[in-house]
Amino acid sequence: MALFKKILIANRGEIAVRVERACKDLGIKTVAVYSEVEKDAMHVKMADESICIGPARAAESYLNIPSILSAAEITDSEAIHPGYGFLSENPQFAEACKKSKITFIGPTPENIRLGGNKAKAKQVMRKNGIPVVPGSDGAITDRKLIEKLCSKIGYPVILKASAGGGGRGMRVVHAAPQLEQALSAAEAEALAAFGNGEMYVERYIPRMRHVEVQIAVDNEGTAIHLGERDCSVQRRHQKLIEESPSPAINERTREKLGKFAIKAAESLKYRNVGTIEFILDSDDNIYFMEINTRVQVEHPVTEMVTGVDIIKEQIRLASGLPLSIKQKNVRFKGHAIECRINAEDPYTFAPSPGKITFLYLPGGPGIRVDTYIHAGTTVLPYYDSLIAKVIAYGCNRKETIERMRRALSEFQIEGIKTTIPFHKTVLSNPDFLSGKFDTGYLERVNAAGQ
Ligand code: MV4
Repeated sequence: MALFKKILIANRGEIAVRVERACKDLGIKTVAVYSEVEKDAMHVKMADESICIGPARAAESYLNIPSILSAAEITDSEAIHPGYGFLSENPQFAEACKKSKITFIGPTPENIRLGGNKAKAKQVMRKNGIPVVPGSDGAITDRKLIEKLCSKIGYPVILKASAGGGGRGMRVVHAAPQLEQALSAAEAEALAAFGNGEMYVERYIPRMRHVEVQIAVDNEGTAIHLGERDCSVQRRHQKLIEESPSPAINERTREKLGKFAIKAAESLKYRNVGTIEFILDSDDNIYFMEINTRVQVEHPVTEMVTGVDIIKEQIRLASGLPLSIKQKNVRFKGHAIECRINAEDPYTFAPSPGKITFLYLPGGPGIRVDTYIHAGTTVLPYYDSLIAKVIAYGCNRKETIERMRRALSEFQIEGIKTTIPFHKTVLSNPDFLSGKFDTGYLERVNAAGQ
């Protein structure tokens, strides 16, 4: 079994740069793809070869399957790394790669399809003895049955779209009289957003924490986990800060999370790297939430505390090599926190594209910056507003927070607005410092007018 000689990266921005770095470390040649407005982008400069795949609009370029497959064929690329977003969780794309004899660096099309059907994934988990939030067994359509079930579960309940994500098609229902209307609205929203109005229902868990476990599986089915990430600092279903280990759980809960994640990977016949997301309630009860079948934005925090290069691992596994590390040799050391820096207004979170006229990136002990920007970069309005990730590492949470504060104060950027001031505020918030955040925290504080 040998590594690929050349990989095409079907993405842009910081993740394309991140994948190129892993390829360089592995001695693999890279092909960048770019839209007409990104020929001078960092991910293009850093690649060995590059190829234009279409106009600015993502639907015509970074989401254009025929164009990307042609680019791979023309350049003799043996594999495609999809990054996150775009085509990374598109089962048709993974299948099309297979048909073209190009390795899709990621899980199987079947894994991706199940990950995209949240009601089904939950049903499979429950069948395999992994705890799930009490609710419907899979998707549910019959109005009368839903009503009955909700009364049995007890209000409040939460309606979720099977094809959901990003909070769309989601409704909290506080009492029976609101159910009918909420259901219709959520269904319509899901249908419009995903072309699928299928819903499932579960008990509403107040003050839930979002804790996810990184997994890696080789082509033989051997699975390991690389510990958890706590992603409870969210706003409108967008993660803003992630950290590992979770400041909110004890060793017993941590061990359970790892065991459940491995069991999930095995019962799904999962391959390559992925993430099992869990809901934790205020009594530390664990419930499976969903499976993410891509590498995630927040993967660096796991890399910092385990020393495992997740992108390298992903590429090695896709080429058929075994895991580079056994579970018993995975060591968790220190603490890592990631702040997502977006080109957005730090108070309203409205996008703030434009030209960066001055830039100084932070550094020094324990600081890693994953980014594609430089002085002169124009942050484009067509794509994700994430411009950089600042990852701080320290021997414990306190040192990590101190280093993150230092890094944010060093970060100098002019020409666009960024979320750096928001992060500075959170990093001095007493509830964040004591690890007391839950996923609803920012919305509650905001509703209180603070
Ligand atoms: C929940 C929940 C309470 N109970 N599930 C899922 C995706 C994530 N972004 C928010 N999600 C939630 N799932 C159960 N069983 C609470 C949330 C949630 C939320 C839901 C609706 C509106 C705003 C919310 C803010 C934070 C968390």
